[in-house]
Amino acid sequence: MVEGGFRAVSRCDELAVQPFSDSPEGLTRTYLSPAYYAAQDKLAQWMAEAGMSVRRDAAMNLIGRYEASAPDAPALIIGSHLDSVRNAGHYDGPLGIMLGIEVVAALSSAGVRMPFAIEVYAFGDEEGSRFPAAMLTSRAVAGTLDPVTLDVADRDGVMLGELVDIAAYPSAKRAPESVLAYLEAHIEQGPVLEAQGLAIGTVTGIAAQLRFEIEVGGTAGHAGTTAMDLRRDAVAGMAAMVLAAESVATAGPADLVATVGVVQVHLGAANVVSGKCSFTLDVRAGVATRRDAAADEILRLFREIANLRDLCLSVRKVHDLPASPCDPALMDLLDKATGAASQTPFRLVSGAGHDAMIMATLCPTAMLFIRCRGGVSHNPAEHVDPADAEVALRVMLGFIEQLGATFDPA
Ligand code: HGY
Ligand code: MN
Ligand code: MN
Repeated sequence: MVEGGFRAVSRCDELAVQPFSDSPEGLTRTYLSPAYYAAQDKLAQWMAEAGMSVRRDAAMNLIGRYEASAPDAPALIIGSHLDSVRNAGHYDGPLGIMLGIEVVAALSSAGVRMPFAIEVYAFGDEEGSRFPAAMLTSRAVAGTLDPVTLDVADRDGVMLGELVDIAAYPSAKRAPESVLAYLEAHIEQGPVLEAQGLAIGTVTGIAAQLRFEIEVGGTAGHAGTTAMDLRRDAVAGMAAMVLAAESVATAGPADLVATVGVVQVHLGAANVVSGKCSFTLDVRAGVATRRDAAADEILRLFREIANLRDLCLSVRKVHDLPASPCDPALMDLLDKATGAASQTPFRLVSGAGHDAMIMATLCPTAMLFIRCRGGVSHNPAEHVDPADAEVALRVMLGFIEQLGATFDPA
């Protein structure tokens, strides 16, 4: 018999190539692309084989449901995301979905029904790698989506509204009484568990995130004839801003991080002084006040640089998520299940964002981290030991058993 944790990892590998990737080289699976739908079809098959009924909601999340021992019971949602960053590893996102399917496969093959239903959610847009907004689909499920956020276009100018029915999108919302709790298993994407020599850890909370889109305007000019002191060079201004963001975060506490991940030179050419650039800025910290103070300082420096260089600056906030603590009682259940799986319980914080941050507005949340080699993620070299995924699966099953023992249907 194949062990579920091993199968979960190999299924992530199976989905890492075309037709499940947008690109022939490496894995890029963006929200609502043909590869996204191909991966959903495969997941739907695996969900059905595990004993679930399968549906898609209006936000194009794929959902499998395994009924409770009694009808109409609230559900424990086990979720994670199916989309990826560009040139991604295989496990950031899908592993949590695959483990959810394995949980249900294990219960259904043993003929076990819990007093609550179990639903596996494959969320669609966690990374924000296609549209300039992230976690759209979990926000729809939690009911926290501002419809204005759906008025977005991808890099090719395709509007979200051309791909899905935006008017129907909020109907993906779940009634709070239909959801008991949310559990997400995810690779750690950092080096802590590896340093501790541990396969898994209980997450205590997720750091606050802010994202901006910045545009810098200068004057396009001839690279051979525009004297240096007469230039309004947008690229040079952007470069100074990127380094300013880095220096603010470097000088701050260890949990403060600032990243410029996308830079674009509009109509750039080797012999043209740049007239327009844009870039993204992502700022995070364990608490929102620290994050906001750093973002304010970075933006103050951007304005100073723009003034000095006589450049125009436009700043648009595209993403703002508060820090999200996990539920203390659920953390205790994960710790207990960890002990029962013969590992010392260990708690750690998440610097990466997860759909759990959004789901926390709907229900109590828990997250289980799985060790990944070297802490490497958002990189094709991402690696998970299948034996660690097997430990995670045992802990998830133990967690569910304990949740069943504490569940009060009244
Ligand atoms: O950006 C993040 O933290 C995550 O990987 N979505
Ligand atoms: Mn990610
Ligand atoms: Mn992820």
